[in-house]
Amino acid sequence: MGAGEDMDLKSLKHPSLAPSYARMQALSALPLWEIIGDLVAEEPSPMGVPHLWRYHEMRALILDAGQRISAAEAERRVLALKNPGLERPGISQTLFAGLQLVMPGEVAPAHRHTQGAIRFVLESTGGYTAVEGERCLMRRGDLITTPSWTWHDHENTGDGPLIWLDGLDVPLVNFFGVRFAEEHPAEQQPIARPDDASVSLWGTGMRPIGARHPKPWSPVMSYPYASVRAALMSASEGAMPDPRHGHALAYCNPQDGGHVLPTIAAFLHHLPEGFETAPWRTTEASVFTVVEGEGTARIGDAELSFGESDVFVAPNWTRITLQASKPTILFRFSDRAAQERLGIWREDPGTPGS
Ligand code: 1HN
Repeated sequence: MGAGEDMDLKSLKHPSLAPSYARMQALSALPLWEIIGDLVAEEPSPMGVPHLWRYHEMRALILDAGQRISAAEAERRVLALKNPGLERPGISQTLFAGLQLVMPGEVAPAHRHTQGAIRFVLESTGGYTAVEGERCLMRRGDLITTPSWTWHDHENTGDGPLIWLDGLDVPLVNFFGVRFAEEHPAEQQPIARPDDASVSLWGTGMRPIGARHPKPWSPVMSYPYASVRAALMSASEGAMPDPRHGHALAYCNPQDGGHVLPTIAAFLHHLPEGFETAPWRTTEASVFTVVEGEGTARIGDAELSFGESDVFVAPNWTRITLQASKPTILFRFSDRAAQERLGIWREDPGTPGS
């Protein structure tokens, strides 16, 4: 019997009490001794299933939508990647992921909402996301954040499609019942600072004297691929790859070393050609996209072969093994930041290297 469902009288542990169960239910009460196994368990059950979305298939669908519905009309022209094992339109129980398209000359109008987002750029000939008065330029591989309640709008200033992977904490924020949103009075918010100002100021290892960024997210809103890739390569140089992660870096808040958003953590993994990770599992749900290379992901019982820009999901508490058949760079985001803040994140103690 599931918590919150009507009790199945046939599977009761104490059927002799059934007559009083009906009375309890009528009075909106439940006998915990019948349902406790659904609420607390020795270890988690994965929610949702492992799944991979092929970029070329998704790209064709979103480009077709691009011919038929404008970005302004759609509000956001996003193809949501729905986990086939879940009812709701999330990629995991906690995260939303989608592929967003803005066509040349189009603007996705300014708005803000309590849900926080990251954007990982897959295809660009020029464009930006404006966040709180500054433009974060979008080139392939760049990571841009739009934290909770920050104004954001997108524009394609190039001559080809602008496509990125959206990652949002929508299921988490909505679970808490904190679903606020507001449209900006103008289509595009006013620009108050130079392009990529947050990178110039906070992304160099410097901070204004006496200043503290007062929010629970990184003051850096853009992590350009050219610099994070260079950092990853220098971390890889002459070093042994971590057995679980390969060579890996976390995108971090330079003020405190924490994750980019209070809910969402992001990572970049470099798997040398032929490298295979040791199986690892944690309580977080992870979404991957392939920046460079190709290989195979074994996630639980699923074997998924991945190529450039494909997106795949590993549900919570599911073993992941990654194998690279070419030099490979994977971007990953997860709900680990939220779990760490709640003090509940765990790694399987049996995972090699932990
Ligand atoms: C949203 O506001 C954006 O601002 C993208 O680009 C994806 C998915 C669900 C809800 C809001 C955006 C979204 C979204």
